[in-house]
Amino acid sequence: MTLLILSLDVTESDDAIRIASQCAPYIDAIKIGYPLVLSSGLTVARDLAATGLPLIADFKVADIPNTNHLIAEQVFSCGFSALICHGFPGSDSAEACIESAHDHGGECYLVAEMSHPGAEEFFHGGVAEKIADLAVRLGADGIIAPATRPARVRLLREIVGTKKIYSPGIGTQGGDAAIMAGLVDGIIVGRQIYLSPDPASAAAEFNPFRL
Ligand code: O7M
Repeated sequence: MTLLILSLDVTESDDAIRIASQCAPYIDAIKIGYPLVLSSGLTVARDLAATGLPLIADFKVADIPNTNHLIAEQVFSCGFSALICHGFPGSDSAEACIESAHDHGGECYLVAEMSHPGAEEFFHGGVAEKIADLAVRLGADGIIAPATRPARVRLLREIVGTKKIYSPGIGTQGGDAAIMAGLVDGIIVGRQIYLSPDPASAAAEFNPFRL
């Protein structure tokens, strides 16, 4: 099963709630991050919870273990079901997020490799592979890997095995849902849905890929 995760990067809570409720029948989870939370507050999660969908907090947390723990506790006390953090700060930092997530019955994903062109500057050369391996060793629930580079995702799949891979970069960034659906556990789609004049129809177009 490949989930469709709506990346709700709008900056008005009214827009967020309207788009989320229109798309709810066609999506499997909602991911929010800095754009919406900095404009509307973390408690927007409570409003979005009315959709009944799992909420993923995309803060790409990348601090010392204590700060990571404090951030994760805030996230899970607001009703999120998953948190995304970076792996490059090291195993102790990532572990703080993973532990907090699991203490709350939630999930934690490590960003193994990013989808934009500049990601090649630091994530290539073995870094992404090391982070994927860290995710396995620490018992993270999965990794984030780029839909813009399916060959890299195949390679990272060999490292993480059956752990989940969620993949952003579909549509606007050039990634192809048809290619990625068979490779990953979830595709993350933002602008192609939320900027559409009809977000529900745009979300429904991904239905064939929700295998
Ligand atoms: O579909 P888009 O391009 O409008 O949005 C993609 C979303 O995925 C947006 O919220 C990005 O911040 C996020 N994202 C990436 O695009 N690339 C990455 O490498 C990682 C993420 C992400 O979700 O990380 C958890």
